[in-house]
Amino acid sequence: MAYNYSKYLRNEKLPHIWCPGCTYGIALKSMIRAIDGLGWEKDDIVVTSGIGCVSRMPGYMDFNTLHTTHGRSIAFATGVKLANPELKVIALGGDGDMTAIGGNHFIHVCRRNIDMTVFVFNNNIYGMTGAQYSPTTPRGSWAATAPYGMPESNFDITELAIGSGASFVARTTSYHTPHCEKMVKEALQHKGLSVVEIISACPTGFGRKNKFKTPTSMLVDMKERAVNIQKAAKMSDEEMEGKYKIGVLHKEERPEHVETYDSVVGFQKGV
Ligand SMILES: Cc1ncc(C[n+]2csc(CCOP(=O)(O)OP(=O)(O)O)c2C)c(N)n1
Ligand code: SF4
Repeated sequence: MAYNYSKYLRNEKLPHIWCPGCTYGIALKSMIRAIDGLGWEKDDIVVTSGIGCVSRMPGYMDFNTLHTTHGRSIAFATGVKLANPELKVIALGGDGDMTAIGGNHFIHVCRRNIDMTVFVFNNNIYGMTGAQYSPTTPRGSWAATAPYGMPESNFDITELAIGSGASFVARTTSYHTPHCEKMVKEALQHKGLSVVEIISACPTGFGRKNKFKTPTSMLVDMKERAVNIQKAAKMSDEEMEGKYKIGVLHKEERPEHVETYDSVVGFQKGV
């Protein structure tokens, strides 16, 4: 039987405005399946976004949602969580939103270890504004603002999150849908700051500039380059050249920000 996605969607907002071949819809389905699997009440969930193609997502998701300004998804999510720690808070955004204009919010939410989940949809480009390069555009790739090839090194979002103190960090792709659902589910259940990088395809922006002839070829690229962490552990650096790991890359227990904050404030008030 077909899965009932419409329970979690604002069906009156559909059809969506993403380009044909964009993988954001595929990732959205994995997220919905994960949330449904957890059995959470829709009213207990808050989803925030900044600006960008993926930031349209909360417009389609039938939860409490906030579509905010570019790069400010995490800032609004932090306010929501501090105001009502009972809520399950999800901040989402693109690689540009999260690691360029919102980069400061990203590293500091990791450092604080606030109990929320951040989904970074990494399509290696600014999709919405016409394929300008972002901090994750790989060196040598083409972008509207890199007509001779990207001259800079790119961030590894997962390494950035781990280095900044996130207590759960995972990577998945829009091609590996059951894996994506699993990573989303594990991240949502984690106490503390969880980050999931979801490798995504923007055929209109990155694909066209970088000679991916069809949207399907971008999915094939994900299939061929993604290596599960168990398999990657047995591979040499040469074998991993040009490939990336998917799975839970880091997990630890650390004091959570809202609880720490409450105990400090309570102490100062003498309660
Ligand atoms: C303050 C501000 N600066 C710039 C913009 C223009 N802008 C809108 S979306 C965007 C980048 C989107 O890229 P990304 O976050 O990677 O998301 P995608 O569109 O690829 O999903 C930019 C620069 C803006 N809306 N506000
Ligand atoms: S421009 Fe790219 S990211 Fe935006 S909807 Fe189109 S394919 Fe998706």
